[in-house]
Amino acid sequence: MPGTRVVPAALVTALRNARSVCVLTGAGISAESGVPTFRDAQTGFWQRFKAEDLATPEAFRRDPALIWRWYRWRRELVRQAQPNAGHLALAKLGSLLPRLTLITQNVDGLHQRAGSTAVTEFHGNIFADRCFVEGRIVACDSDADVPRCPACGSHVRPGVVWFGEAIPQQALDTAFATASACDAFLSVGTSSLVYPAAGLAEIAAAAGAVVAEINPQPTHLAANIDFAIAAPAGVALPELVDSLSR
Ligand code: BV8
Repeated sequence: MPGTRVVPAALVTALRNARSVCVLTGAGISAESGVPTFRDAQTGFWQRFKAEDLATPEAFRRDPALIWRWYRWRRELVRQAQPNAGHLALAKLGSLLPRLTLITQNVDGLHQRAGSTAVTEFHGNIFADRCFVEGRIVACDSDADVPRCPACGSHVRPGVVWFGEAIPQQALDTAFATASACDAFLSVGTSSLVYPAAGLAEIAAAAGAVVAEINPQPTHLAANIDFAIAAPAGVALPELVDSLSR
């Protein structure tokens, strides 16, 4: 019903009183920007593939040209996308709350384009190019079928974290430190299936934080946390900002 608020007043109070807030976002917050979530069925040529099967070093070794086609397709989707009300609200929340740490599993850079600063990219960034052998960020001809490292000639890969690969140490340290020390933890738009990101809410809850989830499809977390808000991020987050601004 129009006008019904989805964010409980008790959560607004908890956030208003929190000295530090940790927010974890997943693909769901970019869904309203038209970027398919990780578990949405893929479209067109990519319909026959599952994202989880393509986002691996083994898939890249097997067919680097195919993986590059996939990532170029996704890069173009993201370039066409705009940050949505959820991203913008989170950027505003960062200026309303004393200490907000934003950790994202998303590789699309939409939080930064919405104005969020100090975003921790837990799974890297789709627009970065990295040497497959040396691991460092390189400047290369991203339009080549399979770009080559200018220094060593090896294949270049997108600068994201694939399944079976370690999370960048700094991102891991920041995430674990803030999740275990925050007074409130918001999990937004994630199926909470991919670890170690999915473990952050559990760490926060175990450390005594108030934990809330914003997801139209409540996840396995919902039964064990303080607030499960079954609403889109683009509705709940602007409402939260509105309540905190009053
Ligand atoms: C690692 C980058 C170890 C690539 C991605 C236990 C502990 C540690 C590891 C594991 C473990 N168990 C299993 C593992 C292995 C694995 C894993 O978790 N597998 C899963 C499938 C079981 N984890 C790993 O491999 C990780 N690495 O652990 O390494 C290690 C240590 C040392 C040395 C070597 C190795 C690395 C995982 C990273 C994989 N890379 N992305 C790319 O993007 O191309 S993960 C990928 O999934 C995306 O980043 C995505 O963000 C992420 C999680 O998915 P979600 O974001 O949640 O998206 P999803 O589609 O699932 O859900 C969207 C949700 O949004 C839905 O719930 C939907 O209802 C909701 N929604 C929809 N619309 C809205 C909405 N919500 C709000 N508003 C809306 N409008």
